[in-house]
Amino acid sequence: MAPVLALVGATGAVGTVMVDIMNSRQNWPWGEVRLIASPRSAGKKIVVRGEELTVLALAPEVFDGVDVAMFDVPDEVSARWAPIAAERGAVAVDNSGAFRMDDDVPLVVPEVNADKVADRPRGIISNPNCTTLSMMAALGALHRAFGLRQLVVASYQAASGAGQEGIDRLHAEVDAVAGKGVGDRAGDVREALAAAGLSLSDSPFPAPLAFNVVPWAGSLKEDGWASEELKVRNESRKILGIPDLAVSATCVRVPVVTTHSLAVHATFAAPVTVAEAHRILGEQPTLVLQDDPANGVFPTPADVVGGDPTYVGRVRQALDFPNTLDFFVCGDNLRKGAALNTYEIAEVLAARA
Ligand code: 2RA
Repeated sequence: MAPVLALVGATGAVGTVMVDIMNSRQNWPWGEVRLIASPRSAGKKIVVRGEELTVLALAPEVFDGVDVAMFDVPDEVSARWAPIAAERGAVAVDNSGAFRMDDDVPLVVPEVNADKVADRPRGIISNPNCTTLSMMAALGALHRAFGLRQLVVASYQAASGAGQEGIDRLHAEVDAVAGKGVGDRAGDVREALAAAGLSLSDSPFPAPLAFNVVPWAGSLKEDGWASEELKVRNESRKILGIPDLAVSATCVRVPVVTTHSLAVHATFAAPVTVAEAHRILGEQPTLVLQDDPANGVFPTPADVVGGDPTYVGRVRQALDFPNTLDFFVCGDNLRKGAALNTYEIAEVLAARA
């Protein structure tokens, strides 16, 4: 019998992208689909592959008979409900941060470590944070060829990484500064936001984002690190299976609505060439190589948003660092960075059922 698929958080921002992905998938291995959300959203109607489904309220019984349950909900909701789904017999594929670093929960990017889906003592599989995910397909392919040793990363993260609140805030700030000629003087942007009644205390960002970049994402951890930077380090090590990988990340929020970008400086055990890196990246089906700077060809978030692949460009051999490549990646943080990778993990499970 075709496996039963559930989506928990079907009415949220990532859940909505997930429904879009489910509706556009060419191969469809699933039988019944159950859409699940908080009691507040229960009863809503959503069309999945031509069939109008009624959203069910989250409860233990909704997982009975489910083979794979995808979770696109806040950490605390996943922490409580993914184990319940697993107890009821489903494999929970969780997009929250609740289980990512749990030794008994694999952290999976199908292009890199699909085989880890079988290694799930808790019945839970985690989906990585979108910032780490955006570079994993490229790094995984290069690691297989050259052996990754060190990673230095700067992120350029979109406002939608902070959810709908982040998107709304960026739009409100852009409206407040547009056409005002601000920006020549320190304090201009803050004054324009204050004049528009936009207080920073209401923002998900710790500084103005319009006409600005903000070197902060997540919460404060020890020694001045942001949680997002530690996620890049810890999750990269776990996904790539390199526990002692040297990683240093600086995470920066930029005034882009959706699509995270990363400047990656990766050092390998073996000698590298741009030509060989191009060949390897070009052969990876979920990557698009856009690397012709003489003709202005390289990835930018504005051109990448809404698509499934990760785009890679600006591949260079570092001039002063042996065995090292510098490159730039862009990936839609709501698709491959969240819903798409979760769905691809579910597809791997369906193929192995
Ligand atoms: C961010 N990576 O961009 C986070 C969201 N998970 O804020």
